[in-house]
Amino acid sequence: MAQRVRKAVLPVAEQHGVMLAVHPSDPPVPMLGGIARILRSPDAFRRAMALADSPAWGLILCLGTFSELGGATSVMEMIDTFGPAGNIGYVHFRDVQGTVPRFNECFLGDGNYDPIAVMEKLRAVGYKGFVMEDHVPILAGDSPFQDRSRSHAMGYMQALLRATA
Ligand SMILES: [Mn+2]
Repeated sequence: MAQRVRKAVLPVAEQHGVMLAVHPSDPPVPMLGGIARILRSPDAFRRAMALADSPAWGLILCLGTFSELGGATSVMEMIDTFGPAGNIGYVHFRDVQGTVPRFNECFLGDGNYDPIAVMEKLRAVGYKGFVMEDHVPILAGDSPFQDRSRSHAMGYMQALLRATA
């Protein structure tokens, strides 16, 4: 599978200037529902990048997933590893409290990492892509799409962009 993607799909993406970005296994546990999960650590992503060996290979940096794995340390490691070379496709700006196997979804600013430090780090490594909300805490009375909770995340991200400009 990896060989086919590297030989058949990535060259076409390269020709057309498209990045293919992969999301980490969330939550980052070895097995879920009897299915092995392989993209669940910084080392796994380093291996995937080496196998791909292509400028068209990228990752969706889900901050929530890496916060689940190892809190702020894992989040910063991912930015340091994949940011400078331009392999971050886009960022899921989300956080949790705690790490696997026990964690809770939370609002930005209430989780494992300092959102300002993370935004500053993204800027420091030269990241120029977009940041977006991901899944968000459930609020009583919110819409099925969770507009209220998503609005909190978007407002928070806007403030982070202003604060770190
Ligand atoms: Mn995500």
